[in-house]
Amino acid sequence: MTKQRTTTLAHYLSETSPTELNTVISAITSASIKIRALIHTAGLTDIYGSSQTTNIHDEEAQKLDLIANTIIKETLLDTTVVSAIASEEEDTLCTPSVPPQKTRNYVVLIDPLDGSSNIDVNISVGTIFAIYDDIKENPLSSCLQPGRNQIAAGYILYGPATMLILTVKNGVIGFTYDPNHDTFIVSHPSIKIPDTHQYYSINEGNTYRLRPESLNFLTYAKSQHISSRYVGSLVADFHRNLFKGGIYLYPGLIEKPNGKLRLLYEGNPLALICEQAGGNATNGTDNILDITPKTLHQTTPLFIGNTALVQHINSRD
Ligand code: AHM
Ligand code: MG
Repeated sequence: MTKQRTTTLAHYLSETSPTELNTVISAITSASIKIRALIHTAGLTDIYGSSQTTNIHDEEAQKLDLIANTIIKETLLDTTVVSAIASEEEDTLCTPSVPPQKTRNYVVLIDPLDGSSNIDVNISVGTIFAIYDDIKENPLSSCLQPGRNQIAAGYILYGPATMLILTVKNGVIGFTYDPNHDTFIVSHPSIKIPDTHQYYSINEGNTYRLRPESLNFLTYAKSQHISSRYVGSLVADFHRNLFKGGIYLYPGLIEKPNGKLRLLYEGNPLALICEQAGGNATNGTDNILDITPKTLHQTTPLFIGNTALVQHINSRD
């Protein structure tokens, strides 16, 4: 008979994190359980498809993007320990009507539903989050700290199983949602990115828009017979490479030198997870975690995964 794993997220957090941080992470995961339920029945309801609005990135927002954003935002604002939320789907910061009174507060940066192009076709999508201390100057400056200042980061992957991958800066731990007990259970106690170069993940449709250093990397990957895998949901591609070994690339393009992905909502949290798992992330010249953001929605080229492969990108610059 197989042994059932039993350490819950609540138990893990009670042993590793201050109460206020525990509150924030628990709020995000309880919101994710609601989002998971909506995704699972989306084909039966009227929540697939475009919302007919565009976000600040001029991308068409899907209905589920906006629903997920509202669920997480409202859950976090209810915690009384979050002083601001920055979201890929919001032009400006969201702040609670009553500022939190506790001595230790946080700002939370979220991509509520990553992988928009896959939402309607039942392919894995995810929620990505980064948590920083509120440094008290003003909420915006708390959100514009370098990624290295994150105190916790994670993502929830809505795949065949729903998983939470979390770091509170003492390694990376994986949880699997148990629908029978309505809770996340530790399933992967210590995640390390394998030192094998199994996969590279890039939108190869952009090949003729790539700059020379990225093209050189593609040639190298092919010369090494590294397999190509691309879902088109960053969380899903990153997750596979985290477990199997590999690199995800969304480079700058000739006409879009800063690429597509958002530094604050996508690059930084995944870079922290990757580094805590023994990997690395760069924009081509600088470690993603060392970049001081200038604006909430800035984009960055992103090369993330196995350290040796990421260094190969750097060495080509
Ligand atoms: P999103 O957060 O709006 O879904 O946008 C980011 C997504 C990533 O999940 C994915 O890796 C990338 O955009 C795919 O872009 P492309 O279709 O250009 O390959
Ligand atoms: Mg995204």
